[in-house]
Amino acid sequence: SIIKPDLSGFENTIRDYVRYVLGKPMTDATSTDLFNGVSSAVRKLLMDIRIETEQRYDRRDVKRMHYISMEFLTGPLLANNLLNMGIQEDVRAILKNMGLDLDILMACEPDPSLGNGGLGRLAACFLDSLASLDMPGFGYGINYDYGLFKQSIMGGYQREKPDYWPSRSSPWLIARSGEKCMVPVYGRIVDTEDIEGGYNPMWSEWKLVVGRPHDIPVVGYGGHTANRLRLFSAWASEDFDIQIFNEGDYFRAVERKISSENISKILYPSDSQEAGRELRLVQEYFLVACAVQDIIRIYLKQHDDFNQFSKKVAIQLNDTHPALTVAELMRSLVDVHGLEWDNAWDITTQTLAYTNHTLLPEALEKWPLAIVEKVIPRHLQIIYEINRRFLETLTVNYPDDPQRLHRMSIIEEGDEKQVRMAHLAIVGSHSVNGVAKIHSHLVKTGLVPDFYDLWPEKFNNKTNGVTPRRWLLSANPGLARLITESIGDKWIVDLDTLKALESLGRDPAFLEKFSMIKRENKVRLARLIKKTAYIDVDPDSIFDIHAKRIHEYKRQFLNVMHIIHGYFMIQEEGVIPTAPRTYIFSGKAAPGYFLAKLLIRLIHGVADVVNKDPLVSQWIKVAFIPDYKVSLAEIIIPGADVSEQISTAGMEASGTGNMKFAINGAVTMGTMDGANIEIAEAVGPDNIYIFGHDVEEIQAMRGAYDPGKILAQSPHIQRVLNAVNSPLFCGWENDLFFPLFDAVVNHGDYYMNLADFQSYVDAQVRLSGDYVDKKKWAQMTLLNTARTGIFSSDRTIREYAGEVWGLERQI
Ligand code: 26R
Repeated sequence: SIIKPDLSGFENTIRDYVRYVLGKPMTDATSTDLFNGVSSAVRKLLMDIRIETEQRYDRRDVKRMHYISMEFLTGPLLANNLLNMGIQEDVRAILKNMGLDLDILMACEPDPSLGNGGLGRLAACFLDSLASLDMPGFGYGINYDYGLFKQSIMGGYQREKPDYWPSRSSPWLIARSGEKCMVPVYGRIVDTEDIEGGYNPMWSEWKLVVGRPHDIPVVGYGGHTANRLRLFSAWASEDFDIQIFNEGDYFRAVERKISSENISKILYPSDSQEAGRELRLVQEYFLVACAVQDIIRIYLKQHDDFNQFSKKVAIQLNDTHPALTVAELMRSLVDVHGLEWDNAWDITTQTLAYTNHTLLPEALEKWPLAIVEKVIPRHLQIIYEINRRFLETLTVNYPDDPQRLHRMSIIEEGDEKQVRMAHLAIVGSHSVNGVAKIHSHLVKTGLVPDFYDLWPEKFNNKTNGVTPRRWLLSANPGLARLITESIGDKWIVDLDTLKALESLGRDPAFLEKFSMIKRENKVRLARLIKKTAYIDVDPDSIFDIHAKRIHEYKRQFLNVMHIIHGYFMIQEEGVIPTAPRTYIFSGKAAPGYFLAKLLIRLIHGVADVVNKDPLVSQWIKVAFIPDYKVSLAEIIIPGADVSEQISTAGMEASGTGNMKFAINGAVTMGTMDGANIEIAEAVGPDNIYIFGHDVEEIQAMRGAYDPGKILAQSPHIQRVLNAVNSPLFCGWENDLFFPLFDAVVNHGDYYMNLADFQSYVDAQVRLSGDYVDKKKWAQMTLLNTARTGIFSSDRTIREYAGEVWGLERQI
């Protein structure tokens, strides 16, 4: 049941905000002013729920879960907050009465883009599910001044612009200056007595950075529970600067202040290639230190020793980015709170759990000892001690196996010694999980088999999910309404009930309505494409969408190869496809990722040629929507007929976009990778297009794979690749796309585009044929919605709560 807040003072709060906070008469208020006014009125309601929730938790002395993540990709919050509190229509009416349009005001809200992609968005979905399940789960992150860069396209090239979002003035952020965290950083160790002796070693000459918390309330569906996401901004400490003032060096003091504040300045925009920059390590440590201090402070409000700690606190590490939590919690327990090492270690491992989100070797974090020692010398000592004890137990378990010890050590030996963050996280946690069945299997058998051998019971799977509130109720209001009219509204909190839609597939009138809604969403998307990419597209063509970060392993290149192939089939062979298709791309490339950026240029080159060709453009259009972000995904995903999920098998840990598309009735064109495998299992083989080599086949091919051989035997592939390497798509920019050609033809085609090409083309031909059978297609898309209820993040959170966190509902 929904508890609706009292809206009697709502209008006045908006008016008061404009008049007394902004100091303007209502008549001068801009849409942005009014958005801020409405949001502060909503925030008032949120605070009442938040305060009641906190009192409930305190009264019951509940176990709390803290999700530590370098990224939270929330997207806009007004619509979501209104829907979760069940007051969107009431507020719409109040505003209408004031002569205002809620949709116009909502369009003024900037996206807080505090994440790169999947990992950050997953964290945001989890917070929504935790609150909706009335569970005490909280987020800890960084309040970056600049989120992920804004992407624009110039001459087909990606341009990056800073995303300066209102990190100090967003109506959703509440600064909590009374709860600052003090973070020592840099300095040196002056005495290294035995840690075990309870001796407090001297970490001296550190400088102090202050973490200022900013809280975003997270209200669950139904309005019963509001948790919070706590984001820290870095501030320079006044106290510390005095020390420098005394030396009379004013400018140095100011410089230091600036460099401290740099810590929360910007989100690192790479979701693969690890940069290994010192500032990034400082960011990771800053987050961890603030979070641990805050968590302990909250715990000690109700307890006076640490005996209950792991019974009252669970901490989830979102990938290894916050893996320093292992060392920081140990430091706090041993150095600050005076616990014995063994006791502290038991508490630490019983509290922490680690989720792995990627197997790509270049994304696995390793930090050079030299940097770690410089930034956090005391933590390095603690890591050494953790490792010493760990290796000692290994010699007991595996006598006469020094190789294994080398492989498992937290410290990697070599020219440049490094801390292996995944090993630190695994050793320091009681639970290690992957994010889809296949991925969890590969973590155990491929990534860290030695650890699996040692601690098989630590490893588990938690297949990802997405929140149905944002990704169906909010993003697809038409479909949400139809579903609720047909089967009631239980699905909003129990997505499995969508199963009841299955039988409606035999009702032609229902199918017709279902298809009409897709068609309306395609019209909405076509308008977005016209506005942002300046291309006219036909809503009656197949909308085939590839929306995600641009990366070689996600194989946007394979998609482009297929488009070029289709172009030649029409152009040179007169083979017309069964149905016209619009290929839609959206996604950002990391600013330093040369091939990914070149691929964006290629997509635009191909789009130019195809869209201008009088014959081909009747059948194929290509559009790239710039600046992919949550608010655009909410328009793009509901408008999809086909969802491209075509990563090289074994490389996409899970994917979550794949789930959003399927729930919204798109049919997946995918490889047997990540959660695609579970989607195929859920919807059945007739309602998905699976192609290409599976993980075992890919693994078997590695080493012996020769793209040249495939190339030699395929005139179609030759034609496509020669075109990539010709002036056709780049005009006067000579040899522009050679590097893409070269990677595939001369450098081993690491992502095996050619190995899967023919099977991809075949699957696409089958799809085109099926699409023209309107009834068959409508049934397929309906079954995708009806059978993907298990991909709700509510299901994922229930699993974590029961199997990892020991977290309970607090209704
Ligand atoms: C260390 C740094 C360079 C870095 C590496 C990798 C920063 C961010 C990442 C992002 C990775 C960890 C990521 O986003 N992984 C994605 O996690 C999703 C949620 O589990 C998965 O669905 C998706 O398959 C996976 O790529």
